[in-house]
Amino acid sequence: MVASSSFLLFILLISANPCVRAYNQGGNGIAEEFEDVKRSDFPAGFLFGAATSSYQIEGAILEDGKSFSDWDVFVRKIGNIKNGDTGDIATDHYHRYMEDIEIIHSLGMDAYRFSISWPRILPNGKSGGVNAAGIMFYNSIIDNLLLRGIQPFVTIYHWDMPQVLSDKYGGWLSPLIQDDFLHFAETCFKNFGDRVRYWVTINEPNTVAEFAFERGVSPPGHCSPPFGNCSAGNSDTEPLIAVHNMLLAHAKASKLYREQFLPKQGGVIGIVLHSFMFEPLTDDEHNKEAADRALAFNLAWALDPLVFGDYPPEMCQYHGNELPKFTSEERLLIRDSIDFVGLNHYATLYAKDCIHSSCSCSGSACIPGGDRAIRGFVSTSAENGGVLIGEPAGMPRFSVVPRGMEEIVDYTVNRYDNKPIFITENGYSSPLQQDQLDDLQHDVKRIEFHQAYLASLARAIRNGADVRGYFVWALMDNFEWSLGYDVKFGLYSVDRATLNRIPRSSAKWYRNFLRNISSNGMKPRTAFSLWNKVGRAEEE
Ligand code: GBH
Repeated sequence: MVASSSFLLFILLISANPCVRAYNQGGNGIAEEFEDVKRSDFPAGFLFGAATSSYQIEGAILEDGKSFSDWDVFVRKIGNIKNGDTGDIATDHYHRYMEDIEIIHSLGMDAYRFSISWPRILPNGKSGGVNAAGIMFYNSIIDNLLLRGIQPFVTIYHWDMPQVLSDKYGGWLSPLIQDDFLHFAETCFKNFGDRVRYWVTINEPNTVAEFAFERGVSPPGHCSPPFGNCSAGNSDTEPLIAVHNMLLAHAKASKLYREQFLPKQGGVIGIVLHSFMFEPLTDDEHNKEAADRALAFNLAWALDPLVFGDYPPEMCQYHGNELPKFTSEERLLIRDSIDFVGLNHYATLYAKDCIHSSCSCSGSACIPGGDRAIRGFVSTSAENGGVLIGEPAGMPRFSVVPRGMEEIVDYTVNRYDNKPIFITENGYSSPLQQDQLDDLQHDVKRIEFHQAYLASLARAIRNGADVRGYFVWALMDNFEWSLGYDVKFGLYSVDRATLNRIPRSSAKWYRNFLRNISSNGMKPRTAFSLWNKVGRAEEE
């Protein structure tokens, strides 16, 4: 009793929203869903790994011929990034990649997901030459991974594009970007495709749309009210245009790969989407429909076109002429243009209908615009009547709801006829308030998070889902976009002063998990003290 009330107090203290008193404990707590999960619960050949992205880790902003990315420019405007942080140095991966590959190897991972910095290999886009130093850098990463038996899982575009393309024609807002992206992808296939078996064209088109063109928190920082006050943009239409261009860019790259590279190189090509799982705020039919709509307006927005050839019926129903149209030729091009779906899944939100009832928005936890078509007339929230849907994490609204993993996979399986799935990101951000080094390093919550989400994923697989791999976000703490370095997702922490990588308890847990040592229902504290007996993982 004493323990549980002090726990409530703890939640009260760490909660981002002062009004939120507790989180729903009806089976939603991380510990409640604690379940033994072993590597052997996953199919043979299943790839376990960790993920990063170029801008978030590389640094070396203008080294060896790299040009400015749009992020390099965006972070320099005061107020865009928390604490004025930048990726100028990031984790200095550009100079420390060998050490990072050793870390990946020491944990026993099968694969490593990373992305290619567009301005590092094509500083001027398609109208300029290929930067040999950039190619050498990624060649060395790929070769050194393979030497250690680690599969490179390569994202071509993870949000950093040459600033010149943004200046020239507005980046994703112009159809001209499609051929620039195609050239970028071709450069990657040509230079790396002899050794890369897994390609992702674009990381989270839906998030790019939301961040860059709806809320204005990513470059080029476009938005309009009620979503925000930016100097340019239209939050109701630009996200649709940007995604349209991303889908066509993807499809052109995928066609080129399949026609010209696949026969020799024999890899697979897919795309990555971010999706929350959504649960109806109440049992009301309208809220149930809202939860379905939210999935359609987030996930199916890109996946329906790439699998079936057109936007989801739900979007066609609620959008007017602002929803771009595919020509019949384009429909043929985009249809069936992915071999797998990459899902980045972290959290579950409540969905509330905004068609039949009003969605006035107040309070810091509220995201404006639920009453707009671009959001599917759905207002989403991590709480209901002051009770959080799951335990809070460091990212705002990233409530921990392990069952959401099984649910989002089931949704994808059902809607897309069991297309192969990779969980390309899943991870836990320590709440900012857990700022004592001790809590951050002995990250029991992160271990519980991965165990619970993996157990949930294993249930989906047992029920027939064709899931092929799982990547922890992230290998190490990194530049968390507009939140800077305050939000930490890493299995390894990175000391901001020395840039030393230090294994967290979760890194050691992952290593043991990958060696198929069962966690055997041990309480995490016990698991942790056992680790101490064995000793820390190699201190780099
Ligand atoms: C991934 O994006 C990225 O691929 C990766 O680079 C990033 O570091 C990682 O996740 C962790 O953030 O409706 O206000 O709740 C996830 C991006 C951020 C998209 C939160 C949805 C929800 C905003 N997600 N966002 S809100």
